[in-house]
Amino acid sequence: MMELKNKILCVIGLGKTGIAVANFLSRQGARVTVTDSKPREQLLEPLKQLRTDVKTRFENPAPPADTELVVLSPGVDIHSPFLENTKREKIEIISEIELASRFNAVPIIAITGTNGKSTCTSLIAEIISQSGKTAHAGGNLGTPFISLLDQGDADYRVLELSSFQMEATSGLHPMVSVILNISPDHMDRHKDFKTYVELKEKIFANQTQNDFLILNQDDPNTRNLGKDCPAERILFSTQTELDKGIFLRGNKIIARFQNNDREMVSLESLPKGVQWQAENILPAIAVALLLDVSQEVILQALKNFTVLEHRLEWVRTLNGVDFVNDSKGTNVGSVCKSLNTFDRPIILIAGGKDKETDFSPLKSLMKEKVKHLVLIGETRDKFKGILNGSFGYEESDSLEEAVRLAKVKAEEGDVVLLSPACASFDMFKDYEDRGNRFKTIVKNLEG
Ligand code: UMA
Repeated sequence: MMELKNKILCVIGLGKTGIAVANFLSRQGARVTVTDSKPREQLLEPLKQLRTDVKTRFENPAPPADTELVVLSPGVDIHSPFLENTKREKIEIISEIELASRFNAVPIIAITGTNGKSTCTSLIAEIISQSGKTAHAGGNLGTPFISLLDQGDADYRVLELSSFQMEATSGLHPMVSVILNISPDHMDRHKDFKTYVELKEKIFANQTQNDFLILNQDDPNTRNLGKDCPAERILFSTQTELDKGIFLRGNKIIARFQNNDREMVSLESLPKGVQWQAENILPAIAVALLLDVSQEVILQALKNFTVLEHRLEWVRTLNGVDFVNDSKGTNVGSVCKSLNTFDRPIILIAGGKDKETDFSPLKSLMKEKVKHLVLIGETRDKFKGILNGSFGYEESDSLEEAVRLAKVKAEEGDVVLLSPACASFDMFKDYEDRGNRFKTIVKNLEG
C-alpha cells in the first residue's frame, strides 16, 4: 500500500472520478489539488462535493510544479500536451484504477471489451449477490473503483474497465478477467487499433496460474489473446461447440468442463431483451461456475435480470413491430452485434456525431439485415458515401421524424431499431438523452 500522508498530489479532471479520488487522497492525509480545463462557473455542482482541504485550479489542467504524483480521470488522455512537463520531470502519472488497485485487498472480477461490458458486469454482480455473497460493481459502469473501497468489505469487486481507464494502469490483478470482444472504437483518442487492443490486454498482464481469463472464441481479435498468460483460459462461443468452455447449442447454453456437458438454460425461457444478450450471458455464466454458484441461482438471476437501458432495450410492440432502443450502440462493432441479434427485417435508425471510425464493415451486413434505413445527424453524408447507391435510405432532421418514417415502413414482425453507430453530441446531451427521447417518442406513437 502507498504512503500518502503529506504527499503533494494532483488529480486531473473534476468529474465523478476526480471528486472521488481527491476526497479519498485527502482523507489519507495527502495535500491534494484538482485541476480542470473548464472554468470554475461550469463546475459549481462538483465543487460542492469536494472536501474543504482540497485545492482547485481551473482552465488549466497542468499539475502544479511541486506535484509528486498525478492521478488521471479516465477522460484525460495520457498523451495530452499539458502533461509533457510532468513526464519530463519523471513525476509518476497513474490512473484512478491503478490507485485503487494499490489499496484494494478484495478479489477482483474485471470485464473489458468494446461492447456489452456494462451488461456483463451487472449480470455477474447480480448472480453473485443472489448466491448470498457480496459483490460491489463499478468502474466504467458509473461508480469509480476508488469509491467501491469506501463501500466496505465485500467478497468480490466487479469492475467494468474501459480502454481509457487502462492507460496509466500497470498493477491491476484480477482473479477473473473477461474480454468480451474488440472492434475499433475511440479511434479519436487512441493512436491506432493495435494500441487499443494492447490497452485491453492489460487486464490479464498480472494474472497467475491461480487466475482465470475468459475470452470470446467468435471474435478473431480476442480468441488468441493471453496464450502466454499463466491464467487458465476459458473460451465462450455463440457460434461453435467448444472442447472446453461455454457455448450455444441451438438455443441452449451448454457448459463443458472436464468433458462433461451441462445444459444450463434455454434462451427462449428468458425474458425478451435478456434473450438478446447471449454474448454477455455466456461469460457471466462462466464466471458464476468458476465461483461455484449453483445452476438454480444462476437461472433465477437470469430470469430476474433487468436489461440495462439503451442496450438492445425493448421499448414497445406496436402492430406486431418491436421498437428497440440501442442508443448505446455508438460504434460499428456494437451495431453489427445488434443487427446480428435479429433474424427478422430491421428498420434501422442510425447516424450522429462522428468518432472517426470506418463505417464500411456495416455495408454487407446492412444489405443482409436492414430492410430500410433512416439517417439522422452529422454523419449522414459519411453513411451515404459508404452505401454508394447500393442501399435505399431516407434522411431526417429530427428523431421524431425518423421514428415516424421508420414506423411507416415497418410491417408486422419487423424490428425498428435505434442503433446509431455514432456518438450523440451533435443532437443530444448524451446517448442516454438520445435513448430517452426515442423511448418517449415511441411510447407516444398511435397505433
Ligand atoms: N477534463 C480535463 N482535462 C482533460 C479532459 C477532461 O480537465 O484533458 C475534465 C473535464 O473538463 C471534466 C472532467 O475532466 O470536468 C471529466 O472527467 P471524465 O471525463 O474522466 O469523467 P468522469 O465523470 O470522471 O467519468 C469517468 C468515465 N468517463 C469517461 O471515461 C469519459 C465514466 O465513463 C465512468 O463511468 C466514470 O469515470 C466512473 O468510473 C463514461 C464513459 O463515457 C460512462 N466511458 C466511455 C465509454 O463507455 O465509451 C469510455
